Amino acid sequence: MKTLWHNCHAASMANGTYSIIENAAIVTEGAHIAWIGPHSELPDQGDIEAVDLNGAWVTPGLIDCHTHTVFGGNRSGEFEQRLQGVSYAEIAAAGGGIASTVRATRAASEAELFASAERRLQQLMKDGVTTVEIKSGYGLDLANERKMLRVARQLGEKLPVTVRSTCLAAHALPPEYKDRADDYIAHICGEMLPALAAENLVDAVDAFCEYLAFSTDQVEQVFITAGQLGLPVKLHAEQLSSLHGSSLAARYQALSADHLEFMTEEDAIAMAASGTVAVLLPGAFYFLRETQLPPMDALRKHGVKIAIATDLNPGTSPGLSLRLMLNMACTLFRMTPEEALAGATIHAAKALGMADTHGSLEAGKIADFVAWSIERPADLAYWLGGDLEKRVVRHGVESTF
Ligand code: DI6
Ligand code: FE
Repeated sequence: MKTLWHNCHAASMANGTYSIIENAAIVTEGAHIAWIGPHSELPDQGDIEAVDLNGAWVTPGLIDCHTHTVFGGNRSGEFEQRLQGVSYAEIAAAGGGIASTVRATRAASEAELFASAERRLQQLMKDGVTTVEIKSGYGLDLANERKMLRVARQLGEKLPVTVRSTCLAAHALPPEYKDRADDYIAHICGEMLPALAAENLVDAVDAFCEYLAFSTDQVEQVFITAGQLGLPVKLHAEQLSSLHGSSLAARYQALSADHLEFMTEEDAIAMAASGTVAVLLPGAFYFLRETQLPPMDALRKHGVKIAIATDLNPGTSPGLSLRLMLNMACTLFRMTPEEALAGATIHAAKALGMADTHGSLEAGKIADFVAWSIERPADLAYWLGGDLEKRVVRHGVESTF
């Protein structure tokens, strides 16, 4: 079935720029874009269904390429404590922090995790998100990581959104492995990853490379296992200190290295050479009141592709709006609205290994797009959240939710 979407302008985001088409027309055929261009050049389509978009701006569906949407409980109590002067380290020493989310996630049933994650995912979708990555990493044992990844899969089956699930078993040390990080890594590589991959629950493998999490040597073990299982890798790197995890990620052709405030120019050169996307997470930077900015000049100079994501998680970025993150990327990191939008579309697709099919409006790609009632594309990075008027099309079909 073919449909003509017309009376619109498009920011197609091909090549990572707005690539504006004024007075555009888009023809979808089934789930794909069959044709896009200026309406005046539209080849004769015969008698097809036409949808008038009333002068809207059409962009690719937004892609949130780094989230921890599935978790039990939340940590607003810790937020209150921190604002009263209790430090993150003190909270962690008292059993809070990631450990408290691990307890709540382990205690929750699959149905409970689904219900709370569905509410958060619906918030992201209200913002025009049509593809989202969801990480595990609050289960930290086989049964509970499996539970989280199953919930991620179910979200993709039940909601009109494409979900990529990432195994982040190497997020933190579970209490059973206290002071035995190498043993936990061996367990991840020997038991957890092979089992979860065999159950087809894993699209990519991630780890948290940080002095308070896992070392580059430990992360490398995880990457080697992922390679043996045929799974691509990603890495939380250089968020709080410089361990050159991003260079390690580049050596393993990682899809992305994420956070990166403390990365060096050498890391940027390595990432550029391997095509590893830099995923910047301004929500975590803001929420932790960080001051070290990611090295924007080095990333730009060496041509590293930059994506922007919410990092939606209960501890460091309870961010429910990807558009708000675009604004923060501009105000905090000095990105342009055009760079920010590329970061939530085509470069985010690349960070998920999906750039051949998603992230820009081009013939042959999946027909995931949003028709926004806005004046110009920069509006998407301009408004601080809010529910902008829009129509969302996924796989060629208008979503209502
Ligand atoms: N980096 C982060 O900012 C989050 N995880 C990570 O690897 C923190 C997650 C949490 O505090 O729950
Ligand atoms: Fe994260």
